[in-house]
Amino acid sequence: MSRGLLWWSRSSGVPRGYDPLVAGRGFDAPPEKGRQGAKRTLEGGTRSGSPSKLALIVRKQNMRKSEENFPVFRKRRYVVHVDLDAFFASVEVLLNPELKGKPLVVGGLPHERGVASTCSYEARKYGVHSGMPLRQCYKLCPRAVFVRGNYHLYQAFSEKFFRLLHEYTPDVEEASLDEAYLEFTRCRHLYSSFSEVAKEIKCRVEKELGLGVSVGAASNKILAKLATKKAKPGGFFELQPGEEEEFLRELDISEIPGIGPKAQVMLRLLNVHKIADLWKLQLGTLRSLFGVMGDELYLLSRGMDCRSLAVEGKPKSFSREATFLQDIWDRDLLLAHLAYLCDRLALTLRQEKYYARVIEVKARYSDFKTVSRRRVLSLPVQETNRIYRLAEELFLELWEGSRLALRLVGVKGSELVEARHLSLFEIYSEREERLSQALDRVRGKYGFNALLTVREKMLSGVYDEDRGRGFILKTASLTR
Ligand code: DCP
Ligand code: MG
Repeated sequence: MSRGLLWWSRSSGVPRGYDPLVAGRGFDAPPEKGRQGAKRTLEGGTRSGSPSKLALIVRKQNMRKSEENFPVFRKRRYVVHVDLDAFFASVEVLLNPELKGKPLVVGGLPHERGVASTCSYEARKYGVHSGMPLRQCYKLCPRAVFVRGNYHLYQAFSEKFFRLLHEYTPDVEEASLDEAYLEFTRCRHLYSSFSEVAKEIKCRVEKELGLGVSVGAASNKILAKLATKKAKPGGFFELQPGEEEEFLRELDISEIPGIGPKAQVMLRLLNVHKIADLWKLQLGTLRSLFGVMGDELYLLSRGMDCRSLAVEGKPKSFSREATFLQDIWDRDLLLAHLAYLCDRLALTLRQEKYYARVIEVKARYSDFKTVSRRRVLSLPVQETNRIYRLAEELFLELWEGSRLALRLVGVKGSELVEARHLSLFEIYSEREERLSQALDRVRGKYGFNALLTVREKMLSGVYDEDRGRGFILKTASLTR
């Protein structure tokens, strides 16, 4: 059992002034008796003259200040951040080892429109990155291999990744498809060394998934995430107590989540480029520049982050959308896409055991104008046909009369409920429900595309099919 995390109990007999961060020792190191921490200066962080809100946050966190910019916490948390390296590209390499060591771009072929989902680290050397238009990727690195990608497959890897992580602690935040935070503070008694458990997770991901992963460990989310960035690709970096200031000082301001392109421009005009430059700005200045976000920036730039993990709660919505290979005019082909997406959405709702009270349809025109229509239902739905009928109605309302072709359609189910209460006055037929259940049984046995409507079948001529998982759309939405 790690003693390091137990010192914090008031009954531990450790002098109250003791401060491990000031002492600068590791998580698993035993306490150093008699060491006195720096003088408490709670309001010190609010020199701009408005101490109230920030001081409250600071007080709440039981924080003291060891140096001018570096407040430290008495209660130590242990947070591990895990992020797969070049996720989609690594899966492609795993499937086709010939791609290993080559620049690889995932997201489409060189002359297709659209952007790169990701690229291998070999391609990144040429300046290629996620979100870059494919044509530009090609210009920068013409010898790269381009693949469209298979999103079903990435989802399957992602699920396996999270299953593995959940074996270690109940406190797992699934931050994106390939990224998670794990907190071990609550289950500290189970592990003798957190560093070892973080390394074990890394080894198991590499061995059992066959994918590269980077792991960062620190005392809160922001520091753990920044530690992972430093570890990339393929490394492990643990930020030891006391090292925070040196670690943050030289980082670029863009590394702080929440400092987007606009904020960066503003800060760079003020000659703020590094995180250490940001420390020189007073809280009042940050507030006048960024409003309430200013407080957060003030804290995050100092590595102070009291956010707890957003451990998986109930999903708010499920959505499925697809960007077409080429803009589409044809009504039947548009409805074929919509039918397929509704089918996928309905399946997810049934698998996750939710009913949607709101169905929303989205369409994006070739000029990128995006429109949507939604309907609130008195009887929540999860049946394929019910969802499609509604979606078709909504879609035709917003599409008909348009002279432009579409580049994307999507459907979303929100305001999710776990049970459907039928009203005495509602006309309800079980037929659709039974039909959907039968559909699920057949597909469970023979694969998704074993049963398609005639409308959906139109897509066979457009997309490749994965026997079990359905059509391989260009950008299958994986959102919840
Ligand atoms: N992704 C995407 N579009 C983006 C960014 C990401 O489709 N604009 C997808 C592809 C990535 C995956 O999400 O493989 C994970 O995103 P990351 O930001 O973690 O990027 P990578 O895992 O690809 O690379 P890194 O090693 O930097 O984490
Ligand atoms: Mg990643």
